[in-house]
Amino acid sequence: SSPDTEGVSPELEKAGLLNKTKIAEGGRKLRKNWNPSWVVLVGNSLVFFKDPKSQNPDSWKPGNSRPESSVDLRGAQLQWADDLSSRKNVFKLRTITGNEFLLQSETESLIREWYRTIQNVIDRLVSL
Ligand code: I3P
Repeated sequence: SSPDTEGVSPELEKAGLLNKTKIAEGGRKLRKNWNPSWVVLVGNSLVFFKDPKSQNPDSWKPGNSRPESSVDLRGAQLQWADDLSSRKNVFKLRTITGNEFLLQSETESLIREWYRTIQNVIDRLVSL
């Protein structure tokens, strides 16, 4: 975990602000709607918050604020997806249930770090 989130919880891997759009639900294509999202990687899940007031590392704790949605990373797939957007630094997350999200940051190092950390969680879940 990064220094600013260390000590919050052994389960909390990472938290930060990314741009997000859902592009498919159960395999059915959706119209893009990019929005900033506070993204929290905790345990086996990627949790999304849209409330700007919830943008702190304690957000994910039960009862602190209500997530917009949550994604189970077991069996999920990541791929770089600069071909799916006019934006740069974009990757696609596909869940086992066929939901697809694009996540993006203007900062290349930041999006690379997210990709690496989420992929590590996915890989860890395969071997459980
Ligand atoms: C979409 C909007 C998205 C854009 C998308 C457009 O138009 O401009 O930002 O995705 O491109 O269709 P609308 O607002 O009318 O729905 P990117 O920003 O990721 O390029 P796309 O259709 O090529 O995915």
